[in-house]
Amino acid sequence: MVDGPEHVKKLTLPQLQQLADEIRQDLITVLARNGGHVGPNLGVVELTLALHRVFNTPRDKFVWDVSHQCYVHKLLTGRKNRFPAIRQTGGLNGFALRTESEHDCYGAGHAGTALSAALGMAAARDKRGTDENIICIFGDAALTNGISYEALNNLGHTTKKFIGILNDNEWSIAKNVGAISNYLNKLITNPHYNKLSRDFQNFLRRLPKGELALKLAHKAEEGFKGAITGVGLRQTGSLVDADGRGGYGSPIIFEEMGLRYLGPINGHDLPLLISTLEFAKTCDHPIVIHILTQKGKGFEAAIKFPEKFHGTGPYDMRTGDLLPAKAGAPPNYQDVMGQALVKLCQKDKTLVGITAAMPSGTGLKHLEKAMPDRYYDVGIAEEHAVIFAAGMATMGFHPVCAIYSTFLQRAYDCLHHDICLQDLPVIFCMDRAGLSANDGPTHHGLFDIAYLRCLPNVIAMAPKDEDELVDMMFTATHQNHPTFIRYPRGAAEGVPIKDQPQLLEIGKAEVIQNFSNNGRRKVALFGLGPLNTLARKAAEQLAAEGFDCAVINPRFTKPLDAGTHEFFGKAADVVVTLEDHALMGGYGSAVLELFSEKNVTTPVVRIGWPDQFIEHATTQDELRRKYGLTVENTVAKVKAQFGEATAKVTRLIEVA
Ligand SMILES: Cc1ncc(C[n+]2csc(CCOP(=O)(O)OP(=O)(O)O)c2C)c(N)n1
Repeated sequence: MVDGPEHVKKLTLPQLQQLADEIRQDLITVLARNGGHVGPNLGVVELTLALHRVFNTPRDKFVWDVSHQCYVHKLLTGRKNRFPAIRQTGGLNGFALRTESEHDCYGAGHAGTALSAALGMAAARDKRGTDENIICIFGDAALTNGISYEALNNLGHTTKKFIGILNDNEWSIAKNVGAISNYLNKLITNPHYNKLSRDFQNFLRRLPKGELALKLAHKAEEGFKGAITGVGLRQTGSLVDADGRGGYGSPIIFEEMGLRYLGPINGHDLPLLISTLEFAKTCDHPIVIHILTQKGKGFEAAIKFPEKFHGTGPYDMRTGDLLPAKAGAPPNYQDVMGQALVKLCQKDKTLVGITAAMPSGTGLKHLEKAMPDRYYDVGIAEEHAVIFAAGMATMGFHPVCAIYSTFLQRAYDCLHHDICLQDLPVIFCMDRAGLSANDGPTHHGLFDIAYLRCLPNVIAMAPKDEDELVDMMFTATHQNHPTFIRYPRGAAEGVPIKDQPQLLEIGKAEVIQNFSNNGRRKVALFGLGPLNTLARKAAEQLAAEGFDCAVINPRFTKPLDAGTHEFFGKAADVVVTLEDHALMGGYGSAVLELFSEKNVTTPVVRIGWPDQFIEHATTQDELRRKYGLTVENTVAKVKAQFGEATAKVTRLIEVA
């Protein structure tokens, strides 16, 4: 068993190859149970082995873009025993985490950060005069992201020692898009296939048995050429097809950025990878090695369905079938959103859908399929997506940007400067607003109410169920201002969706249950979005314990329904706000601000997420239990408040 990276260095080549097979088996078996990033990790088994063969972490640094593909690295760096619980409560995180291991030098989860971070490390190394190697591993889709180019622009004049590995498998989560994807395709279909460069050949010659190594490398190269044309790692095509104008790609982009380009090479050829990395280690200028890999390699289902197996829930490891949803299970929010958008687009010609590389995750694939001419995938480029939407909105369109709450953080300045300041009617469907339990802190969407409610012109809503989500989308299409709808990951509530959505009054809450005025102590529960269910359950429990409860669905976090909040705030003995969001700056904070303005002095219990990054876990419910987003905790806190409130009232009476 390989326990740490030092063992990888002791294995013979056949043993390494056997280890690659075992790792693949491990990945397929564990992820069938836990879910996770199957395809990306199966694609980098040989690369990761070669990296650990040639370099020495933690001294040398591996910086993974997104880092969803670092499971193999985890397996090789002393975490094999904990691997069976990856993405589970108390188990390994599914991304690189600095607190998890000294071998994880940089944490990530959002795309496009690796080149900048690695360049920063290289600059720091140069400054302190040490000589560790910094290796940045980034996918072809990282090159759809603006930050990557900002780093490349600085690279050549910042350091002379930098190793970039472009892991090109043609896929983002869905098929990679845009000019850069075509460019990479041209590079590798160039018939003047980048022969091993002269200095690399000389390097190989100098190795023990160097001539043999050189021959093998040439052979591998030839074999690989056959592989890409024969097996179809790449679709080939005629030379004219290469760029549509009769030209071929050349690595000029990288060269002009000051990076020596090497490749493309077969990313599954261990000996070639090892020699290439050994060579890169000797280079006294920045280098990028372009490797071609196959997403899902070694698992038929993952090769056949790369998008599904990019990141998946549990599956049957024999067939690759996802475990069936329980009969009668409610639909997922993202599907409700995607299907509703298709219907809205059919009636309103100004509507278009925009995704930043997440057609399946956001449900926009429904629009892509039904109305491809109304659908834009702009790559992993949230800032561009938002400003692109702003541009369309100035021309009379009503763009719908479907972006996860956590990824929209990337585009905050664009929301401020391009959307809100210009008061443009762009609709934001913010998926994964709330927890993304197995993914953890990089993916939880717990901050959007806070980051939006301070911006003027914003209309921000949160539906309590899928029917209200459709009402909110419909309502948003009638607004001339930026609108934001936040809803959680996964299964909705299972309520029927009306045929004709309802136009909601902006800034108006829904009173679900009023006080009965039965003389009992009054509790007003304001349950936002999915936590309205929790509010209703807590109200039932409190009623059973002798309280008179009102339940309100706030619907809007901005504009807040001042009248309804003030009315219930003044009528109640205790107010409770419940939100699937950070308490700091969230909906409950907004209520407190309003109460302060309106002189409402009723005590407020706020239920939500504390001021810390929330870890990953097997289920959302486990985290909710741990952090007190439960009926029991709500009831207990209300009762505790009543103790205080009663005491206060008693004191007042005494004074009187
Ligand atoms: C800012 C941001 N937007 C979207 C995502 C969702 N996402 C995770 S991985 C991925 C595609 C990565 O593709 P690539 O870098 O080529 O790696 P591969 O999985 O193909 O190996 C996307 C879009 C993200 N992690 N971060």
